[in-house]
Amino acid sequence: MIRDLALAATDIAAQVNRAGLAGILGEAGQTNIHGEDVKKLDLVANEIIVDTLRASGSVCGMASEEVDEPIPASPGGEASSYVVLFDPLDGSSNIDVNVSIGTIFSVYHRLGGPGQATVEDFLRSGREQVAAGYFVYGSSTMLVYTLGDGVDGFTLDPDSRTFRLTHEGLCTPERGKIYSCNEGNYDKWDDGTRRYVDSVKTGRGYSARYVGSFVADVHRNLIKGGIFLYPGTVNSSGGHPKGKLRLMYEANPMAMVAEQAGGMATDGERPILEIPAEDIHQRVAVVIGSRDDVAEYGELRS
Ligand code: P6P
Repeated sequence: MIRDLALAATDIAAQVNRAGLAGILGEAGQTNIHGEDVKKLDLVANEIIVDTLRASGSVCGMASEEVDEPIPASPGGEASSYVVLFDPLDGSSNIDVNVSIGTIFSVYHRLGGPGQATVEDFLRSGREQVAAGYFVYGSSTMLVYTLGDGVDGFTLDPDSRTFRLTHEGLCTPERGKIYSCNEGNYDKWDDGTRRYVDSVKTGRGYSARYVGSFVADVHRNLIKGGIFLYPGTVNSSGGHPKGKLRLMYEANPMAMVAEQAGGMATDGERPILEIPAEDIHQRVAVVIGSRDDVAEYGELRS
């Protein structure tokens, strides 16, 4: 299944790299020079992943950010033990300004026997993931994933269309010097978040780095060390903070990678991987990265 996802990502990377030609071939939502409708790239990416996984029969069900309901597997997939949830192209709003974007995936063993997956197969604790990872489409295309025993990174060789192991046993620094957040939301944050961000901005030698693409921001901090924060910005009525990012196919997989790399991921109060799944598309606040930075945020916020 990882191989199938890598095959799909290789095709997505090719499409992303052609995005700049959309103006010639037709912008998303317009027709190209042949009069054909040009689909938005995130829908194209979604189709590529769904078609690849259905053709291979490697999953018994899928859930995508782009599709409200779970997507049935092909008949050949009904014998598979795996379900996958994915964000086919996270950060797609950055495509037209050439900022790195990514695909995120989360894999579980199904709960029941053969046949099509049920919705219960998808509503799982992040701790139950058997695999998780992402592809980042940047200066190079990389695959970073974990099977629960450490993290490895692979870089796509575009000539041979193969992913080569380039970051074996990826570990993130215990503390970084980078903080990543959208400070335009400062006035919507809780006081604890403001206290933390004010602290890292004052005489501690931290740098602000934020490209507005979850995969790109988290990947940079995973390699260099640092903290990414997308705290709750909507006024959650007394409950846990609700942010912008999705639990099941954004926060959970990235949290598994971060923890497996020695880092940490919370919603400011609870480990991301222990947040109960109530809806496939539920949103959470996300604080993820170097262990000491995320722990310090939690202390200042409490
Ligand atoms: P904001 C991209 O639209 C995205 O979903 C994530 O990739 C990214 O981290 C976040 O939104 C950026 O949100 O509100 O800072 O533009």
